[in-house]
This record gives sequence, C-alpha cells and structure tokens, in this order.
Amino acid sequence: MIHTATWKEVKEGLVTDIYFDRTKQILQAKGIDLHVRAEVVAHVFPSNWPWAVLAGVEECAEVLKDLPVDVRMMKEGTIFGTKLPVMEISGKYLDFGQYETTLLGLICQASGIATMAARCKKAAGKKEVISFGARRIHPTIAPLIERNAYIGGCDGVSVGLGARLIGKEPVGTMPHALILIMGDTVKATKAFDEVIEPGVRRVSLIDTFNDEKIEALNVAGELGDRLYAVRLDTPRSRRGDFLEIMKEVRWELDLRGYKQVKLFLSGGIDEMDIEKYNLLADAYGVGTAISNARVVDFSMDIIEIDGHPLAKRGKMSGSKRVLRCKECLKTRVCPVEESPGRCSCGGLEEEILVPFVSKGNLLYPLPKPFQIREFVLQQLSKVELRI
Ligand code: PCP
Repeated sequence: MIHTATWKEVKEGLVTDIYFDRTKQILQAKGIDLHVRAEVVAHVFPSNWPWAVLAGVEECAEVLKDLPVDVRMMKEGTIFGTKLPVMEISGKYLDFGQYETTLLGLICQASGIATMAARCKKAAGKKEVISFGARRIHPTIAPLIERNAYIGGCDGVSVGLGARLIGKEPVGTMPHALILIMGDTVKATKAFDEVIEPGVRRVSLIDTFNDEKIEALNVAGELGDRLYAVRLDTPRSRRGDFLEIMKEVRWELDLRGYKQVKLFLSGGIDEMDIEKYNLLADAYGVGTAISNARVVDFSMDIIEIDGHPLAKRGKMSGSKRVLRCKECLKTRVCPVEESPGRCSCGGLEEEILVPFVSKGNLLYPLPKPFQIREFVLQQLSKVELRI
C-alpha cells in the first residue's frame, strides 16, 4: 500500500487539518458565512537565511483556480524577506478556509528547497550545482523536488521525470555500484565511455578503492581528453582535509597535462562547503541539503473581516501592498491605499504582491521553469548569503 494522497483527494480537502473541517461545520450550522481577507507570511526563516525564494506558486494555482476567490501573490521565484505577505486571499471564508493546510503545504516545502538551491548556487557562482537528492525523499515527490531545486538555481537534476518536468535532460555521473561490480575504476570508466551515448559527459567516480589522486591519473590516462571530470565523493572516514585532497588531485592532473579534467564534488555538500571549496571545485552534486531543506514556515492569518481590519495578536491587520525597489530590492509593506514611490537609493518601487487569480481565472500565463530560474538568478546577483 502506498501512503500518499492523490491530487483528487487533496482537492477534496481530505488532507486538511480536521479543525478546518469542524470550523466549516460550525459556521454552516450557525449560518455564518463572512467575506474575509487572509494573508500568508513567514515571520522567521530557518537557520541564518536573510531571504527565501518563493516556490509552489504554480501548484497553488491548481487549487485556487477552482475557488470563487480573489488572490494576490508574489510571482514564483521572488526573493523575499520575513514579515512580508507573499499571498493574500479574499472571499467567503467557507469557500477557501479548509484549503489553508494544503496551500501552506504547497509553498512551505517548495520554498525551502528552492531557497537552499539558490543559496548553493549563490555560493557556487558560475560553477554547476546538480540536484542529487531524490534518494533522500519519498519517490512520489521526486519531480517536485527536482523542479524546485532547478527553479531555485540548480543547473541540472538527476531524476528523469524531474528533468522532463523542467524540459531538460537528466544529469548524473556513475555510482560506486558500477565500480564495485566491475572491480576497477578504470574498467568501469572505460565501459561507461564505450556504452553510454557520446553526448553524455564522462565523469569518473574516483573514491571507491584507491587514493583519489592515483585514481584520477589512472582514468585520465585511459580516457584522455574524453574525460570531462572526476567526482570526489570521499567518505567521511577518509575525508580529512578535503581541500588538500582536491589540491593534490588538481596538481597531479595539471602536472601531466590534464588541465581540462574538472573536479566534481559530492557527499554531504551544502552552501557552506561550496563557499569553502569553490576555488578548486568545478561542479557539485548536492543531495540532502537541498532535497531535505528546512521548510519556510509560512502561516495564513485573517487580517480583515467584512471589510474591517482585524488580526490576532502578533499580526498587522488590514490589506497591504508590498513595494520593492527595482534597483536594490529594498522592500517595504504599507497599507493598500498607499502607492509605489521612490526608494532611498533613487530606484523606483514596484508592487510585488500582484493579482494572481480572480474567480477561477489565472490573471497571467504561468512562467516556464527556465524563466523562473532566470528570475531567481537575476535577483541572486543583488543579495548576499548572509546579513
Ligand atoms: C551519494 C550519492 C549522492 C551524493 C552522495 C549526494 O554518494 O552519489 O548522489 O548525496 P548527499 O548530498 O545527500 O550526501 P553515495 O551514497 O556513495 O551513493 P552512490 O554510490 O550511488 O554515488
């Protein structure tokens, strides 16, 4: 038996928290059906994140487009800060209240994954970051993980269905299993080169049996300029000073004229490791750090009832605008009556909490994954990894 819900069950509200069902039951029994505005905000981010990337917007559209509500939402891929509404829903509470669990679930996990991918890509700069984390999560959501890793900034993904979802070819290297079964790294690399179509990069895994620099020279000697990279997935028990190992491998390869052979790192890599290794590494395979990223802790709260501002303690009531400087990305929240102005840096402000869905109609064509990724990368150039 598989333990996941179907999309039909999600749409039927079967995966919502029971207290929303009971709230609906009570309000219906009492004949109370008020028009409300509710907003979605993240009040804190995981760890030391100074920003997060909004993801899961396209899947939210799949829920919202069948509801008689009006929604303003930041565009997918927007880099945002804490305490900023990323979504505002207005309509009869009984028409959308029970979807709170689902809507939050769709953006909390996706935004965490996209943010970690963005942080890794920010640290890597022009170096490639490949999403390798499908093996760390439930297989039914592997395409979701890969899509959000890609839109967050990863250059490629390793799972076929994930790659299809983003319109790219999957990217991978070779597993230790191939080398163990063939009994030798050179033999496995040679077989890869003989069997796998020429367009696939030849990346040899060099940490199975012998010292990385010996294996690197062996495979480079075998494949020559057909060898694209060597992958160092060095086990923790042997890792020691990974940077020194990389320096030795780089030195020995260069000394023998293999300057074109790149260094591909994997195995427990996160954005901090990428910062540490980026001088020598040419590409990274990142698994757990992205696929099991901390979620962005969004909450949905009513901020207006029947046109009157009202919010619980800790929240600001009333409908709001979120205005961001087009130049420096400085962002502020103001009452919805205010209009965009000019930022203290001189740049013009623009509204980023924009009309998204109205009474079942999507108000703009959803961007393709590569367009969202481009949007994220443009903003990434204007933010830092840490405050
Ligand atoms: C792992 C596998 C993953 C890499 C590391 C990233 O190596 O290659 O794709 O995963 P992580 O960032 O979560 O550590 P192994 O577990 O040795 O698997 P394999 O032999 O298949 O490469």
